Amino acid sequence: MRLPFCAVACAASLLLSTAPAEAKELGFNVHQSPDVGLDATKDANVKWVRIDLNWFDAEPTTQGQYDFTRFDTLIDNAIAKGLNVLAVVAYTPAWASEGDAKGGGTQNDIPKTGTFSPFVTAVVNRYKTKVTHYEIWNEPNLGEFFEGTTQEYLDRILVPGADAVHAACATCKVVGPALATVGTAYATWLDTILTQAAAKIDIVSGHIYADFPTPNGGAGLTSDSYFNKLDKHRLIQSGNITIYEGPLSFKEVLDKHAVTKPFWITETGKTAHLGNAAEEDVQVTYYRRVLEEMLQRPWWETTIFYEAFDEPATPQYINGAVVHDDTAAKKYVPKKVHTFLAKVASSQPAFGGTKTDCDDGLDNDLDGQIDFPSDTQCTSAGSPSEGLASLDGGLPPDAGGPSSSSSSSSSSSSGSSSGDPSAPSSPASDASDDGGGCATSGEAPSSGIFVLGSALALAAVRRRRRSH
Ligand SMILES: [Ca+2]
Ligand SMILES: [Ca+2]
Ligand SMILES: [Ca+2]
Repeated sequence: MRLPFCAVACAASLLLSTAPAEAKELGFNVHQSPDVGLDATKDANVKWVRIDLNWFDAEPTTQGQYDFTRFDTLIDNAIAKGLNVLAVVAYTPAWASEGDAKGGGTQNDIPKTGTFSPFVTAVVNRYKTKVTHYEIWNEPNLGEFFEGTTQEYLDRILVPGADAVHAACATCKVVGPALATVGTAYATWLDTILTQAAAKIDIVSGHIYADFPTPNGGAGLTSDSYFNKLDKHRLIQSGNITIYEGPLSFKEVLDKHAVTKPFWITETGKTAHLGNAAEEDVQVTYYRRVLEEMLQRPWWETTIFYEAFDEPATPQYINGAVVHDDTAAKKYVPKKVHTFLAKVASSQPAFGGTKTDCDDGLDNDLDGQIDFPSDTQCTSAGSPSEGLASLDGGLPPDAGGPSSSSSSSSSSSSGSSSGDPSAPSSPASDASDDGGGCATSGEAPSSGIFVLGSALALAAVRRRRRSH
């Protein structure tokens, strides 16, 4: 939506659009793939891979006896391709478990006091010349990935893990807490974590799979939207009566604590079956919206999409940007989104590209028109700007855009506000809150990596959740 005559909003937009282009970075979750995941990432012209440096794989049976074989290969291959690695250190081996109190195997168990820190020290000492960023666990606010409380995450995992990273490598970055925006507890998790341990975290991370608002409603009115989880929580009022108020967004909690550290989305994405044109188009649009909104927010520094590739043998894994296929020239078949991301990342200057706003595949000013000649403010493909973005992104005023006001809808959210991440998701909810979570050691059969029996339960969790 263009606002040709305005004052405050345009002035604010002008400040955004005239600020120096800020380096933002992109990447993919690749789990433990030493080949197709890395190739798909490099070919998309993005720089980061988020890997599962599973504790139960690296220190499987006995404290102090490490097996880094698969990680040596994975990390060396990533570095050889010029990729940066974000290593997720997570998931308890049986020997370190306090007990499997709530099921799901030992990986989600609370580790015994003093067990996690030496593991992190060993990891960082081994890889600090190659890996500078370590994410401390994955989605600890979901029972599938951590059985404990926020306090137990802080005491047993985050604080000792962060201290171990910094002690072994003063310049390395602690990323976390990688909260899932499922249910409503993530805001209180982040609030407690920042109250006690903001100083331990260098980069705040989170995961969002919610949908973007559309002109016809939906997310932001009947469920929490991407924006509601990112930077403006959902508030539904009728007159002066509050009918629904969702949990605070990530940015609102950061602001409450005056935390100005960089913010990374380390999982976001959309499912699509290869060859289903409609689904692939939806996936492209989702990536495009993420990228466009990221460009509007200086504090949102990096996005690591979920995920690089699907395995054809597990058709419920459909978040990938490509599908692994050993008969293809590149050993994968790209979905539309892979081609799209490669275009954007090689074009948009803020992502390191060499073209212009008028030739980057994005609707930079959020007016519904993309690039030359569709956006008539572009006089050629080489024009530097599509014009100024309005702060509400052209969304309906109550849909949860960055500057929108509270909603007057009487609808309430479905599924996502149950607070119980294990509860079956309503099909109508699109399960968009969070399709992710990454934890298996058997994610990359292409590499010949064997599936540990101990990983099967967690893999099943992922399959179930991702098949919503
Ligand atoms: Ca357990
Ligand atoms: Ca553009
Ligand atoms: Ca435009």
